Amino acid sequence: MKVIQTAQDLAVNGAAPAFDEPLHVGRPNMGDRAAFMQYANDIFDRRWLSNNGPLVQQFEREIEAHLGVKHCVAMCNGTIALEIAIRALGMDGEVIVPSYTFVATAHALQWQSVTPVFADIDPVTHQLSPDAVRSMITPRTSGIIGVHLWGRAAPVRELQNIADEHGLKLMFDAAHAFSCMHQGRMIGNFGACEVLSFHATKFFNTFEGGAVVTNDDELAQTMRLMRNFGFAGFDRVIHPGTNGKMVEINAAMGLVNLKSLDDVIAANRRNYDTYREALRSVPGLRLLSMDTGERHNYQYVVVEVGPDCAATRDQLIEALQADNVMARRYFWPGCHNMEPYRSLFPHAGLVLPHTGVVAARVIVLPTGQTMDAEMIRTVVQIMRICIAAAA
Ligand code: T4K
Repeated sequence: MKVIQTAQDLAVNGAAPAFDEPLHVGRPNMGDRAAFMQYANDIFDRRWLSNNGPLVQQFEREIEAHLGVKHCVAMCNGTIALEIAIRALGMDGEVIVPSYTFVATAHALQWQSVTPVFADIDPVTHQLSPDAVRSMITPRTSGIIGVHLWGRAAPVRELQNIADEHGLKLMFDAAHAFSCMHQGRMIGNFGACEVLSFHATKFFNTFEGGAVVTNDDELAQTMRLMRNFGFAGFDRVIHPGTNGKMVEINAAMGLVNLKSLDDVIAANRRNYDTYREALRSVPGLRLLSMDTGERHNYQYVVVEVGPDCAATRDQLIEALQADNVMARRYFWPGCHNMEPYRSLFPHAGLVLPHTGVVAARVIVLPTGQTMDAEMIRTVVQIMRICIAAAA
C-alpha cells in the first residue's frame, strides 16, 4: 500500500492509486466455503431446489430463534418481501415513508399503486421524524413504513403511538438492521412486521434474499400463501399471490453465514473503532455514532462532511474513488429526487429540508471482513490530505 503524505501523492492529482484493487462498500462477507459446498452437494442429492425446501425451513427457524420472533417468512429478496408485506397488511392510498432511504422502500409502494408520501428526517439521527410524519397525514393515509437506517432503530415508540392514534398500519424496513437491538428487544419485533434484506452487499447475505418477520400468526400465514402464488396444496389457490420464494441454495448460504455472524460483526466493530480513532484528528468530518450500548451490526460506516470542512463532500468522493476507494453517497439525492417521484411530486423537497442537507453531506466508507486497520488509516489519510489541500 502506498504512503500518502502530500497532495501530490493523491491519485486525483496524477499519482498512482493507493489501492490496486477497488475497495467497495458492501464487498460480500463470506462464510465457510467447505460447509457451503457440503450443503450444495446435499441439495444435488435431494433434488429439492425450491418451494419451501428443508434448508429454507431450517433457515427460517434459525432466524426466528436469533431474533426471538414467532415467524420468519423467507423471500427471494428484500424488495419482494416489502411488496408482499405492504399488500398483506392491506396498505393502500398513501403511505408515509422517509425519502432518505434506498429507493426500494418507495418503489415497493409505487409498484403496487400505493402513493409514497415522503416525510423528513431528524438531521442528527437520520431517522424518520415523528413530527414530520404527523404533518403528512391526510384522509388517504393508510400506513407508515419506518426505516431503521444504518441499523439504528427508527423512533419505534413514537411511530407506534401515531399509528395507534390515527388507525394506521405500521411496518418497518429493517434491511439495514438484521441482528441489531433496540431497548432490549431485537429489531424484528416492532410494528406489525419488519422486512430484512440478505442481499450480497449486506453484512449477512444469502447471495440475494430477504424475509418478513412478524409475531402475528395470521399475517405470517397470509404472506406464506402470497409468496407461493396463493397455493394451499396441489391445484388449490385460495389467495392472490406472486413468486417470492427463497430457493435452497440461498438458504444454504444463509445457514453457513449465520455461523460466522458474530465474527463479521466483531470485524465491523473493529473497523468502526479504527475509523473513529483515525477520524478524530480530521477537521470537518463527523462519524455517525452507532454505539448505543446495545447489539449492533456496524455494517455501515457513515461520515458527515460538515459545513466547517474545507473540502466538499464531492471533492472527497472524487479523491477517494481516484485512489480506488469506492466510497458512496448513500442515499443521495433522496428518493424524491429520483424518477418517477421527481416528476410526480416536483415540490416534495420543500418539506424535506433535513433530507436535502443530510443527503448532500454523507459519505459511506468500506468496511467488512476484507478491510483491515492499515487500509482504513490510508482511506482516512486520503481524506485528511484532500481537506488540508483544499484549506
Ligand atoms: N430497503 C433498504 C433500506 C435497502 O437498503 C435495501 C437494499 C432494500 C430495501 C432492498 O433490499 P434488496 O431487494 O436489495 O434485498 C446496494 C444493494 O444492491 C441493495 O441491496 C442495498 N439496499 C443498497 C443499500 O446497496 P447499490 O446499487 O448501491 O450497490 P451494488 O449492488 O451495485 O453493490 C455495491 C458494490 O459492492 C459494487 O459496486 C461491487 C460490490 N459488490 C456487489 C455485489 C452485488 C461485490 O463486490 N460483490 C457482489 O456480489 O445497491
